[in-house]
Amino acid sequence: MNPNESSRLVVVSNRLPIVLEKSGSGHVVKSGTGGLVRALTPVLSHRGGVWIGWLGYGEDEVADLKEALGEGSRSVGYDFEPVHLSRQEVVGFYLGYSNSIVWPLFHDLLGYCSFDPDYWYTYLHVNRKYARAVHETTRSGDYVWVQDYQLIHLGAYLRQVDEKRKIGFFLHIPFPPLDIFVRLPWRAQILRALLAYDLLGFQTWRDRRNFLTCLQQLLPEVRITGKGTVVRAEAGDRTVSIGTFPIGIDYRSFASASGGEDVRARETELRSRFGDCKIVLGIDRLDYTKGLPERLQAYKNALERYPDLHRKVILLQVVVPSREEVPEYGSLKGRVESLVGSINGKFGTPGWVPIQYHYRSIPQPELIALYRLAKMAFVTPLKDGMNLVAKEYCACNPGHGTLVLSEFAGAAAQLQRGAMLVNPYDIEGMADTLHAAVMRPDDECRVRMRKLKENIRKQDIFWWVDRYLRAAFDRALGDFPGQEEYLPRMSLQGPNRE
Ligand code: GDG
Repeated sequence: MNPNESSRLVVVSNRLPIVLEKSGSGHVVKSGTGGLVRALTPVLSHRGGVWIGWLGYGEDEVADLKEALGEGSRSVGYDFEPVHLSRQEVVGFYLGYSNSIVWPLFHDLLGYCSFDPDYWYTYLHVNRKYARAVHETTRSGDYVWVQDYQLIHLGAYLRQVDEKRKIGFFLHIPFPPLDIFVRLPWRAQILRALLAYDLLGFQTWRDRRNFLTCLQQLLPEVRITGKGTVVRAEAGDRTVSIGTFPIGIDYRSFASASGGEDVRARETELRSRFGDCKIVLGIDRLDYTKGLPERLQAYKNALERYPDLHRKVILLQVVVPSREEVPEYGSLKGRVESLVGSINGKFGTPGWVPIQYHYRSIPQPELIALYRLAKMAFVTPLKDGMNLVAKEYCACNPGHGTLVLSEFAGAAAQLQRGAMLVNPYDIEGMADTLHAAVMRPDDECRVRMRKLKENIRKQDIFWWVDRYLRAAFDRALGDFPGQEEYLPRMSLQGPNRE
């Protein structure tokens, strides 16, 4: 892709995509299994590359770390370069600035923000540390691709020591509208830091438009030119390209795993356990952005108003533990569990538990069996950069299912023609949609699911990497359907209401 084949790809993310497993008296490093790793691995190993990030462990916790990393690198064909963080750095940078300021603010949830200035200074210090690691382990001809909101300042620091570097950035979470973004005490610093990159990538047109509006209002000296997938911002003597690149999944691998014998056997086992009940599936990290209490309220509302759902439907909700050290996550867990308890207590009968709740991570084959089994996926974040669960469900489901998706997930712009969209704040609207989705005949579902699958297959994770790197090296990009949809088309009337 790059005319200069000797340049390597350097990916930098908050965490390294690896798992350390105990082996005898030492450790082995296993590469992570997410879509991003799978998509980047061929590019990294083909061109030679490095992945730089925090290990998630203290330096002294793993004695044979160097050896294990070297071994791991040899097996995947590219290098892992760890950044070590002290406990104090983790608290200020990760739990503080990243997860108690940027994460809630960028999801429009101001009430969860704690704008502690110490968090900001630790964030800057840690970004300098990552920039130093990049500078020390890479060459100036390498392409550096920084991932996500924790590392916005990395590019600016790297440019201070090497002005000519080619550096790109991709934001996995939403970019907020102007009136939310301006609450950030360090708003101008963040915008200027973003302008240090050569290419900025956003998930959707909505996020890019929000960013451009903030730029025009807060830094009016910046000139924006062009239109289409990539526009340019001219800031002094620098030109920054700004594009929309909706992230996808490894469609083929999900679809083929879904046809595998082990998965189908597990599906049959689960089917016999649930009998004739239709499964409504929720899969989420424990996070206040995912709209869990609102979803449970909607399910309760549906059971109250639609008695024909009783003993015919089960909500299977998997909540994956996450950020347990941030206090808001603990109270959210309490709220979710109390709602589950009260709904089961109110509606349950001998032989029917309306909600099956699991607070743990489940193995991938089990997850795929659930995607196959479910008559409906209930994906209702209050706001989400993309939401990969929505795409994975469609890739794996044989066709009898319906995707019920929040209008405020990035995926909604892309999947609006096959999914049933809901406003996650509208409890009755979600309840009505749930009822309609569960009752929808399988044949009708198949037609819509085929469209969804086609869309997700075409814009998969490899498409995403390819488009981003093409834009990074100024190669021509074709347009893609729906690229300029700000928000999906919304219905202004809920069914059954005045
Ligand atoms: C951020 C943005 C954006 C979940 N539970 C289990 C499990 N998972 C896997 C899913 C999926 C992933 O985790 C979750 O991805 P999401 O996209 O839904 O959400 P975030 O973690 O918030 O990701 C998001 C994404 O970045 C990519 O740009 O889409 O908007 O917030 O892949 O399958 N996997 C297994 N067991 C579980 O219990 N094996």
